[in-house]
Amino acid sequence: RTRNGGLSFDRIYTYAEIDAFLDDLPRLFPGLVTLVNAGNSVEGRPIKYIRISTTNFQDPIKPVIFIESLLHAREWITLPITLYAIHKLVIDVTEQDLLQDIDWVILPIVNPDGYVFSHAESRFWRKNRAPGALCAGVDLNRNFDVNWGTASSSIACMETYHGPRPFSEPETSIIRDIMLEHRGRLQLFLDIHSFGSLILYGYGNGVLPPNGLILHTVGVHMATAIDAVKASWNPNYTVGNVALVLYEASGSAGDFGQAVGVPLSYTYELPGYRFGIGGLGFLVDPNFIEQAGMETWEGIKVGARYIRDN
Ligand code: ING
Ligand code: ZN
Repeated sequence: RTRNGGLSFDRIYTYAEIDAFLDDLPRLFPGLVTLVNAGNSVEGRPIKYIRISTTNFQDPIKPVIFIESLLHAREWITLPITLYAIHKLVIDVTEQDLLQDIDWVILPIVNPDGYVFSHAESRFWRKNRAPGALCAGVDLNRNFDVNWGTASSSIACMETYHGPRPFSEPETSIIRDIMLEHRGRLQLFLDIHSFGSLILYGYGNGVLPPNGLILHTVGVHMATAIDAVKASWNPNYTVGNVALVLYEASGSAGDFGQAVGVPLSYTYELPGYRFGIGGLGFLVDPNFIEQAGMETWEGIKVGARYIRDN
């Protein structure tokens, strides 16, 4: 890391490195960045996020954007997306308007236990590390209280196990609380996943939200901006309702955002990059980390300017 807090985008950082990076930011950028320790994961690791605001989050008419990554442990390429956004908002600022007009909440590691486990033990681990009699782990993207349990698994050993009850997990409760804290001002929520080159919106049962046409239109604008600068060997993005373009899924973070009134709530599925065949799409080629950050930032900017201007 550089003296100004900057990260390089040529490798994947560990939980400990990100924790230290987040701790440093308020010291390096006082009056712009504040760090919040939102609580602990199942195994007791702090889940930290930053707020970026030129007005200390005090301006009631400024829209808020909330971006999170690594809700699923194995989706390592998602981490550089939130780091790149932080980089472009506090270290290498080229979009001054987005800093002035918007308050940002950025949470790089939703699932620290799973992430650490995917480094130390099992590269393709998806869930958190909630202990279980037979199998560990709840799928955090099935644990939110929206149509909970209707399109997910009740079997603890399954990858889409929804947990014993809605919000049984501290990791999902933390995300819920952030959304509710900023209710009304929170205009754009982005839950960054991989892989598939998709921009998805709710609901996971195939029922479109009342603003479905706007969700689709803004999604297409975001996809077009990404496609314009994307790596040539990757496919174009597809935009659509999660159940229609992918599969039915209940209890997701994106659906919860939609249900509590965030007008634009999306799940990005980043490209699989060079290894996008089967499960290998979760592996990361270090040469594409910066490209992933750069191209996804183009999509984020489109969403940000839309909510700023409308
Ligand atoms: N895909 C998402 C998953 O949780 C998804 C797809 C998106 C489901 C939005 C529900 C809502 O299964 C990955 N790769 O995690
Ligand atoms: Zn995922």
